[in-house]
Amino acid sequence: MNRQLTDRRAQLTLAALAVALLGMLVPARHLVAQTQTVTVRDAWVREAAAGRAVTGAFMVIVNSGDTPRALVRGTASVGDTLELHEMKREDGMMRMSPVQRIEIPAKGEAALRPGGYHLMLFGLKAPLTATDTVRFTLTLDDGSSVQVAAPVRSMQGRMP
Ligand SMILES: [Cu+2]
Repeated sequence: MNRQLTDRRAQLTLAALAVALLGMLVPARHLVAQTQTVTVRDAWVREAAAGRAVTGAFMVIVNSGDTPRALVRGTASVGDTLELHEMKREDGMMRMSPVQRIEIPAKGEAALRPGGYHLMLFGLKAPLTATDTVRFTLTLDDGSSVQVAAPVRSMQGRMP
């Protein structure tokens, strides 16, 4: 009787260990993807001709969570500086200026579009053409980050 109980306990312990080990085998990246409440769609970067060191990036940032979030900074695979910008009409002229953060409402989205909020890339070392992809790491106000792969597209006649 005692022997049987001990065996049973040993079996349960082994089963618990197996479950724990299986849990460790699930890739961490998969777990992060499941809990991510902020995602990005329709991302693109304006093409930049040779000699042009600056361009803009656009996207829709979607917050499916119950907590408002904000984009506070980011990095890109091209260029040496990324700034958050806003373009506004002032005194009849379109002006753009850096902003500290771009708010993403709870259960809502922030649209980064030509003529409004956008990301500005500075210090491009090579031209960007329509076959290129730019990778971004966007950091939110809670310290989490979102990875974005954005195709390069042409956008003629419009700023930025
Ligand atoms: Cu700008």
